[in-house]
Amino acid sequence: MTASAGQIIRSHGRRFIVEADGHVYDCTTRGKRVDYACGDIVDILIQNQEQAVIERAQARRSLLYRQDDWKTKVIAANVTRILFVIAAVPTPNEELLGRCLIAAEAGDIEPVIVVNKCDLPETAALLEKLQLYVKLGYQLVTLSAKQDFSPLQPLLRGHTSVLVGQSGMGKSTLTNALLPEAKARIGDISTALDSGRHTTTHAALYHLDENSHLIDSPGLQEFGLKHLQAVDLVYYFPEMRRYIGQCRFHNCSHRVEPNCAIMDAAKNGEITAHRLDLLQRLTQELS
Ligand SMILES: Nc1nc2c(ncn2[C@@H]2O[C@H](COP(=O)(O)OP(=O)(O)OP(=O)(O)O)[C@@H](O)[C@H]2O)c(=O)[nH]1
Ligand SMILES: [Mg+2]
Ligand SMILES: [Zn+2]
Repeated sequence: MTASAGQIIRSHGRRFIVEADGHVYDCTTRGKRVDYACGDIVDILIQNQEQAVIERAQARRSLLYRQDDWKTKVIAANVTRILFVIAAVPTPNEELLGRCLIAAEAGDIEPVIVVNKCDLPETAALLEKLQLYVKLGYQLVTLSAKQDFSPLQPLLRGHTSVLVGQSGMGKSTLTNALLPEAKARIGDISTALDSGRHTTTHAALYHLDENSHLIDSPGLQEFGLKHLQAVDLVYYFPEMRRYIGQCRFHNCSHRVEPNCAIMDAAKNGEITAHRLDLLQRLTQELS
């Protein structure tokens, strides 16, 4: 057995596919550990041409995960960019976007909002809604994975990016469009469901070029943030940071207290009701 190091390029529950020195190994883990993620750099023990065992993960530059009451779901490791993919059809869930931006802020990973399917006429109304996030300073690109994905390309260079978002928004279509040998990969990416619909069941990492990598991930329905502390939430809302420390009570929950700087700013129109509502609901959820 030979020791080596490689990167997890696919996760299948208990099994992981690791790329090391140009080889691909089907890996198990020690002690049924499953807390590895696509993108992790791992130390492996090679058993034969096809199989290896993951010994441990090396220190991560970043870790994107979500957590609800019961379980932690690691989405991707070592990414430097989150591409939140949203489209006018199927009906987008803005809550998911708000939560993903918070996870990005908390994980210190730069988010980009990718508005896909701009070939659909319903896109104009969505873009109007999303101006709020542009005003908050988030990058937004508009494209059509089916017609022209070039607006995204400069943002990918030199990054390990992960595509996240609701099911059906076009993450895998975009992945296929961006990959040099697109068609060969479709089988890897998706599993055919009923009526020919394809939905991604596992995260997978692809190389766009030597320094640019892209992780496609399964569609999200929820984005649990139980791993965050209620007191830290305001730091993750860019428009609220300037009010930190200005509330009358240092442990203000920004929900019911008098002289709350955040609620006052919302009253003055400096913070939107929508974002205040998200802060208040998350504060309650995490308390
Ligand atoms: N009109 C239009 N349809 C698109 C575009 N991009 C993707 N679609 C369609 O949207 C549907 C869903 O695309 P997928 O790429 O499978 O979506 P996904 O985000 O990977 O979905 P999950 O894997 O379930 O998370 C497919 O029918 C695509 O053909 C686009 O730019 N324009
Ligand atoms: Mg997909
Ligand atoms: Zn307050």
